Amino acid sequence: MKKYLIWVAALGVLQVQAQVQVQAQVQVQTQVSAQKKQPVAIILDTDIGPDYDDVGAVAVLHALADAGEARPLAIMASNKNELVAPTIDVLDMYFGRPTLPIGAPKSVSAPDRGAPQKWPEMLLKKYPHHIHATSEVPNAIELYRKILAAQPDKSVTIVTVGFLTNLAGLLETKGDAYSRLTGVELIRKKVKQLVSMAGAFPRGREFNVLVDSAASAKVFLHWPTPVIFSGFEIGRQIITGKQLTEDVGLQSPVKDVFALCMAFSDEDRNGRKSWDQTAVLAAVRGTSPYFGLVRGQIILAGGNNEWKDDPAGNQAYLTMKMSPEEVRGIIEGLMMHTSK
Ligand SMILES: [Ca+2]
Repeated sequence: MKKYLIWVAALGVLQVQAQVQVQAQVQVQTQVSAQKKQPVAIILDTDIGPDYDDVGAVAVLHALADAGEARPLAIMASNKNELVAPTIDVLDMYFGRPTLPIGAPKSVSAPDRGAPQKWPEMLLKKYPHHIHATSEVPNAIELYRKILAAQPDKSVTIVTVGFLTNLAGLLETKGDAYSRLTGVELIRKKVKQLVSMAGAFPRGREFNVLVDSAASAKVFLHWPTPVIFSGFEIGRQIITGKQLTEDVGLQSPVKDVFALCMAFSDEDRNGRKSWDQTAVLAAVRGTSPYFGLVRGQIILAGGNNEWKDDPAGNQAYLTMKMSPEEVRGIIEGLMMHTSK
């Protein structure tokens, strides 16, 4: 009996050892897959100017790039205001990426919007930059084609946090020196997904959709890859800037912009709504654990949008899953990243 008990006890030890080994193997496999995770190739398309959450979004992208999670391919302006490309250049230079390509719209009808608080003017006075006017940079549509043609298939995530002007133009392109594919074919071949801060869900009227509503309708009806929307109601719950501006030791153009603009408006006294940063976060890290998804199809009418639920839909809008305060902490931490 005693011998039997010893045998049973020994068997128990062996089982525990086996479990420990399995757990260790799982841990090693998890570490290996985490190490192997490739940075997400990103093109950010921004209207940077009329609102300053775009500055936060550019900072989040550079912070995630420095962490090895993102590989920025270009930053496009969807706003042809002459201070836009120099503003992007200030941020790219500050974060140590002075050669990151910048494109801008060239059409006569492209939006031209400045910043009421004149924060771009402040940045350009204070920080180094080598681009002095948006009209100096290449046509965004051609730059999209050049970059996409050179990337592996289904590898590029495009994030728009401004107007859909450039993407509507890209959809309409024909074959050129970079690729014989049409715009639609090139996007289908090279782009993994589009993440857009656009719309309000399940229905509403939102600035990025409204400003170039013809472009918005074209893109969201004809875009040939999955689309994720971060709607107006997501970013409005996540208020960033207080922690950033109250960090006495921190010096950065991002802090300077938020400090100037938060003092400019009573509404922003405790921070700005983080619409654009949410789109970059979801594009690089994925939606989980921050957000849930409702699948379906956006329906546009002028600057308004509605939504049709469809569990098999190729489009989805974000819902809050983590608390807004937790997401704020993550986004604001990334916005406080400084140049290396
Ligand atoms: Ca924006």
